[in-house]
Amino acid sequence: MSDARCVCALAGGVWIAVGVGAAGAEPITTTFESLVHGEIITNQFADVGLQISAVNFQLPGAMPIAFDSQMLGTSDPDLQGPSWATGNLAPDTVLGKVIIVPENMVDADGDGIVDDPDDEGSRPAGEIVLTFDDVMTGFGFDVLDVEGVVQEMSSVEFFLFDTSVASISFNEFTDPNSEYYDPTIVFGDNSANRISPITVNSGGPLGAGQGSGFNKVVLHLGGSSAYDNFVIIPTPSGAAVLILGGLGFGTRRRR
Ligand SMILES: [Ca+2]
Ligand SMILES: [Ca+2]
Ligand SMILES: [Ca+2]
Ligand SMILES: [Ca+2]
Repeated sequence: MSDARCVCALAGGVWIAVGVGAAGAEPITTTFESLVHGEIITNQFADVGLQISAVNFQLPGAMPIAFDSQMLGTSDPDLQGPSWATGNLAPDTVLGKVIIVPENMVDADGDGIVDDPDDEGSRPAGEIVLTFDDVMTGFGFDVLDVEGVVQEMSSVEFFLFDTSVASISFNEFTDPNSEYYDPTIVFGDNSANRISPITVNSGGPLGAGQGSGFNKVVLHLGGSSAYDNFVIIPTPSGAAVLILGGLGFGTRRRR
């Protein structure tokens, strides 16, 4: 991906910031390009301190899998690009491999790859859960095929040591009265949108940028959708030490 704010190197399908700047605060972008269509995500991203798991409310034991948005003739044409129908990445952003909560984990040929990747379309569908080795301060992502009626039930929730510190409904991205409003975001069938990194300041006693952040993100999937290009912004190293030193934090009320 191109990101003017990030000087990055590609290693194992993961973009790693190599630019100069505040130590420990360079964004990490995960593109999923190292995966193949149907590949099950286990610990492929441990090298950047990221674990990804999934919940499918209809399919106990489901795990997140890769979906190749460049492939034709899949079981879900709504996830096929790059001629996206709408959204701020339409009409021609190549996203390549993205990740989904699958509606099946069938691997009949036993090669360890799900044979026919298709995202869960139930409403709600499930969750994608990201856990980080370190405390992070910002998170952005690309999202595909969220439709209007479904977006009302989708949200991104941030946790710091299992305490929920922020939850943002996807509705807020298209609500002019929300602080998260982005007029370029348009949801709909076969849509592709980039959600700019959201900075989470949990409002601790140390003030903005200190004693804040999260080490888990839960994407609550209201229905059919796929995700790509997770942008993770680490905590400046000094602040992380303070958090891990046990100084308190509080939940910020946004409204
Ligand atoms: Ca990708
Ligand atoms: Ca297989
Ligand atoms: Ca589907
Ligand atoms: Ca759709």
